[in-house]
Amino acid sequence: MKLYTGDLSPYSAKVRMQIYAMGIKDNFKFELPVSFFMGKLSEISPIGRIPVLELDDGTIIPESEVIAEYIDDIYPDKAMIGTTPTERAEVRVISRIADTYLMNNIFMCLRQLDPKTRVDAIVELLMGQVSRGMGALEQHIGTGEYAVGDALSRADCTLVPALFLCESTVPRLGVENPILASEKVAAYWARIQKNEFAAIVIDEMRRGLQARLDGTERKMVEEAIAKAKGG
Ligand SMILES: N[C@@H](CCC(=O)N[C@@H](CS)C(=O)NCC(=O)O)C(=O)O
Repeated sequence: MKLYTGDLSPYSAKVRMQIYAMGIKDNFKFELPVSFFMGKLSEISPIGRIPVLELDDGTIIPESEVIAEYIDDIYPDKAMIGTTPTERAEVRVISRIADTYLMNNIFMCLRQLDPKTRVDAIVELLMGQVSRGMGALEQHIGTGEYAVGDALSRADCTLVPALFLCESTVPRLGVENPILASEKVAAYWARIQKNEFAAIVIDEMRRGLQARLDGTERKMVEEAIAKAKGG
């Protein structure tokens, strides 16, 4: 199987963390086609966003949550969704909070990073939603080593990239990192970064952020596009 994925993409990082934690990395080839940078990923997957899973028969599965469910379905003995119906519901709720209320809103706000072109009303609207989502997470998150119960689950796989994204970008929007005001979330974030699989994706996301900030990513993309155009 092929996973179209990028270092910095939090939605991709969520699926990669699941793959690492399930010990099934050898069954996947990770790549990022140049069409993504040319705005043409929709030629491969109509939604045009990563991650995308391409099965060996060519079937295309978009959307991180759907890919995560699919991977659990094909490796049921390693599934990371919890054991009881209640635990599974808790994992899904936390993954949904991280995805829908945190990642989506922060992601939409990334275009406001430049103070010169920033529209304060957009930042206020989206960061208000993030703060509300963080408040909900504070109520739902567990106080043990993991987000739910006593094992690493897909709740952790979604939360780790979401909290990394939050910590590394929200202060750059002129807004205080909302993790700091959420006691249980802050304690969880400090703990989970020591988990070996969380540490791998955090390193990958840091590498991606560094490449974005120091211009390495842009250079690599320009070269890949020139090569694709035969230049
Ligand atoms: N709901 C999607 C969101 C995926 C998403 O927005 N991915 C970003 C990268 S992190 C992307 O591909 N953006 C390209 C674009 O917006 O054109 C999921 O869960 O997979």
